[in-house]
Amino acid sequence: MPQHASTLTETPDVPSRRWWKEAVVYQVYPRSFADSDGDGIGDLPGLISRLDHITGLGVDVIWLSPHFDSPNADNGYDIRDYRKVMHEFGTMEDFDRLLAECSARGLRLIIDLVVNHTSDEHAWFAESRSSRGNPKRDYYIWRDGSDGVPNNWPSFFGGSAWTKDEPTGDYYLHLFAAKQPDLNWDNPEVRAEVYDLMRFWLDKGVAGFRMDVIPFISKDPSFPDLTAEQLRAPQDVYANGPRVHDYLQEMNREVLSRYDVMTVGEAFGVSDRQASLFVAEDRHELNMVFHFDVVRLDREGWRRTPWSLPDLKAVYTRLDHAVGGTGWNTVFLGNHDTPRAVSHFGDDSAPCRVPSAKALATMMLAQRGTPFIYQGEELGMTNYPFQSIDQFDDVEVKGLWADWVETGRVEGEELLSHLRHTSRDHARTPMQWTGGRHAGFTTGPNPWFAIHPNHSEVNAAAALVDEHSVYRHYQRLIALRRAEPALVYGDYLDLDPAHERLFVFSRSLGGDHLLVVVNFSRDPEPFALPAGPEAWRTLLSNDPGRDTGPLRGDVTLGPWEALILKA
Ligand code: ISL
Repeated sequence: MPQHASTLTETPDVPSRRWWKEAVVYQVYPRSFADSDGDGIGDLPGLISRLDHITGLGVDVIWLSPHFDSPNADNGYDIRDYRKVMHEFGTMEDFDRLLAECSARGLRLIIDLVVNHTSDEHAWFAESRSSRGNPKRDYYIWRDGSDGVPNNWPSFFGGSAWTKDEPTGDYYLHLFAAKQPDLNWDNPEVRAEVYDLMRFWLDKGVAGFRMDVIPFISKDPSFPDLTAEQLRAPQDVYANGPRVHDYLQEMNREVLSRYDVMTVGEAFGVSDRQASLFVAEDRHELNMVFHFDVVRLDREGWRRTPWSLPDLKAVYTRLDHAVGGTGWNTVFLGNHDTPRAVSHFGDDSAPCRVPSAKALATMMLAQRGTPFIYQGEELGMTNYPFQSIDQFDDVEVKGLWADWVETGRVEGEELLSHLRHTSRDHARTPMQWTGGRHAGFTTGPNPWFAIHPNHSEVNAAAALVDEHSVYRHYQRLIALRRAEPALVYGDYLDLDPAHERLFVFSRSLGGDHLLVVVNFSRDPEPFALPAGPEAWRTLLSNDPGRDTGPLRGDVTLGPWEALILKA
């Protein structure tokens, strides 16, 4: 029985209304959200105790990063039992209580579907690796080991994507860590197992899935070597296997079409032109995908490269054209795999942190597409001041260090100089609830990961009592999206793509015309309001000092000021 029947009506301006198009989503990385039992690790009861913080923003959906039983080789993205809650996070009763508490607050809960691979401690893999002839051998991807490594595919976490396994001497494929063997989706028994576990959680009442690297599930069975060019971005090859769309359309037929659900695929390696193949409504695959061209705008592999505002604006326009007509986009500036948004795209120095975090929020929540807010973004949490390699936790960092520094290819300090800006660990430091001990994340002596020293002033308690906090600005933006359908369904147009400091775009729906102007600079910036209306009304500014009277002619935006105006 679907948890939430969709009873929206269509209008001529909005031919295809869906609840997940109108939703705002908040991502929780449970390990780092809130610890209830003092073991230093976040858990489900801790999340339940903080639901009012999330609902206070006005969001509609929580995306819960993996909560399943796992040995945590990749912090839960290596699942050992799909029908069991990780013991550090609590019990299945805690999960059921979380669902009930979300529903009581009008919140939907989507969970993380990690089915490109399992943990090597999953019972399926234990059986598969035991011998060449067992019934589960073809649950995974094995190749004869007698001729050495099957091909030159790299793992994202360092080294080859193949590991030789002693019991049979064969190699198995793992696009990520060796403890994350890839499932063989060409095996119909594997697909049936996945559909069955999806039904298990949907029948409990979850409202859908975020699907981990789902474009990777189909592999070219000839396993050709990658060229030197392809090795620069192997994800572009891994995401283009021959049967990925067949499998997603089968998943939709067998499972998704039978529930009122929201699905979002993590489309690492999918180009903007390919995105619509996953999300066009008439293809019956997924509702949305996470696209990486924004969050990896300044990345070449592990290296950080310069980016410009015109580059960023061009991506948004390309993505809007790519799926605007047939499908639907997501909009996000951060998640558990990215640096903190305000450090990445804003300015986390003291005077600019709050205004720039609010400016980025304005830009994101006024774009066309479903917005995803990552835990801590609503507080303007910043990157962590990592100094040495032993402060990092991430399996990806350890793999890079082994691949590049221990082999002598680069100096440690060079890799660290990039990781201090790009590492996934920046997003995994615990939530900062208070300015007190361990930022109120845990009552225990040892939080699992370092607490940012700036929690003394960057924390939820302080935000709630400050009318001009980042949190309050997210609240106002989300309320405005509810009040202004043009911010959800309106046409999107970049009005000044070349401007180096201003991001100026319009959202138009029927007779409603909104103008969004964001100053991506710490200096004041003059701006000539478009002619046309008698005057522009200020719906929202991130500058407490802005006079909200009618605006016309030339205005000057303050440092990191962001305005939403209405004709
Ligand atoms: O750093 C990355 C790749 O070099 C990330 O982009 C990330 O690994 C990639 O987007 C896939 O991410 C997902 O799958 C991984 C897991 O580590 C990530 O946390 C998850 O979001 C393997 O499950």
